[in-house]
Amino acid sequence: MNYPEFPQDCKSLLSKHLSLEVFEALKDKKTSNGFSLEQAINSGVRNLDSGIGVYAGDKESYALFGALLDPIIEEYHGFTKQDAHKSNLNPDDLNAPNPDPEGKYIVSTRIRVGRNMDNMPLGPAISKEQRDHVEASVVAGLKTLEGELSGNYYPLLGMSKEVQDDLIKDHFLFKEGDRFLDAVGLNRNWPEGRGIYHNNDKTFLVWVNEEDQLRIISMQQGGDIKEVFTRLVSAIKSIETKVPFSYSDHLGFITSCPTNLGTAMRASVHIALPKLAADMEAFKAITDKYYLQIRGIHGEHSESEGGIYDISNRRRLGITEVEAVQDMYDGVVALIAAEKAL
Ligand code: ADP
Ligand code: CIR
Repeated sequence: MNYPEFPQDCKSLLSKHLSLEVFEALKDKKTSNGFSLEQAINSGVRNLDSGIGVYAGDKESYALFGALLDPIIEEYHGFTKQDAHKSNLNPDDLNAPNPDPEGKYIVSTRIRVGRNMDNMPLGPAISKEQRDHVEASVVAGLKTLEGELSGNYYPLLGMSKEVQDDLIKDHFLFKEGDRFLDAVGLNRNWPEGRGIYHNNDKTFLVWVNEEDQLRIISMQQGGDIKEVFTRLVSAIKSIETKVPFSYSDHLGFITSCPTNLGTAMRASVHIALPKLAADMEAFKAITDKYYLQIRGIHGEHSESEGGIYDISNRRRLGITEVEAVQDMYDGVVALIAAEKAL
């Protein structure tokens, strides 16, 4: 492979941090699962509109390709090699009374974490047999959940297009054919080994073998962020007694995308901010101040509809889960105040 040339207007962290020197030092290295630099950067090479552009094939990728990944991790999370990751899953430490009890702004709240199985390659480097084994192990664990968390597993294989499309439209299921994931091999053998588990009310859901092997999700209508967090914590604690997760003392939970390391948590609201959105500069000044990311209504790389945005924490590593949700909460309070003032 030759050194990829990125156009001047390419903004990905890959294009910024893949110097010729770093490329030459890493280009012939492969992890014990056979994952190469070429595979790690293919998504960003093919998709020049990537924000990041790199993925890991396994835990080892983070060490082996550190010359590229460390500066990307530092820029995204503000986390250096000297920093330590920390965890706090105690809902009592979260200060988050519903910021919108009348339901004027917040449509819904969702908090998810990514998890992968210990001693397994991540999705980009996994074999079909290993992926099927992950699915079977995760589903066996999920079947033991009780109370509010009890539900059913729906494999993608055999699901009708209509049911699949409705689940995607209603924000419950991952989309199909994502080009960023496709370029790193995350869509191989689709739809085999993939599926969704959910309870009857669809307030607790688990995605199996999408970008990460598990995406554990708690969501509901309205702005009761603490209730959503509390349900998520109870699910994480139950599942981790059944499925061993890949974890590193330095990087926290190991995920395919370096933006998800650490807590692997994204806490978001769908929120109507039509007036503020008319002045994107003022909108972004608030989201930057509170370390927030703005997404569209159908997730990453989608657009807003009707002035409704997906607002979530951007940092996930080097802060606790409580702090990640608090970032989102504090920012949402400020956004609602700004919208009201207009
Ligand atoms: P992820 O959060 O898992 O990284 P996406 O950004 O693709 O991935 O979002 C996944 C799905 O979750 C999308 O359908 C998105 O619309 C939905 N979603 C995200 N936040 C919320 C929310 N607060 N309320 C309802 N749906 C949400
Ligand atoms: C990209 O680089 O745009 C995609 N590979 C997705 C990156 C993850 N997004 C994020 O900001 N958390």
